[in-house]
Amino acid sequence: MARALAGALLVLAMLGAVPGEARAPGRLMVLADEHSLILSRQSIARGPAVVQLMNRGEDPHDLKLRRIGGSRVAALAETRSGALSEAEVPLYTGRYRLWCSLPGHRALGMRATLRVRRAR
Ligand SMILES: [Cu+2]
Repeated sequence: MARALAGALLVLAMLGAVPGEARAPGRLMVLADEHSLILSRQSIARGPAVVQLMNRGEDPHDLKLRRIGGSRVAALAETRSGALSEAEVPLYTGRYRLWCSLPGHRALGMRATLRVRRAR
């Protein structure tokens, strides 16, 4: 599993590689429970980022990300209690809203804001 994941990330890194611009993707961990989202960081550099959703709660949770003013929604699948989901998400400069899309969860507090910086 870990090896397959590392292989997949390597392929993604190679596909996204630009000569002279080799760079590891940023990383963001999101801890979910009833009913909050806690981000491992409040800001991150623009570019591809590995986003992980760790469900520390008892109910399933998912994660959506959308840049304020944008229309594209990145999604991490519904994740069961105790499980970890991961996706590589392209992040553009600006502010992103993050939330859980299960019924009622956003209104109960499962929302957060992430700033994406221009600088590296
Ligand atoms: Cu939720």
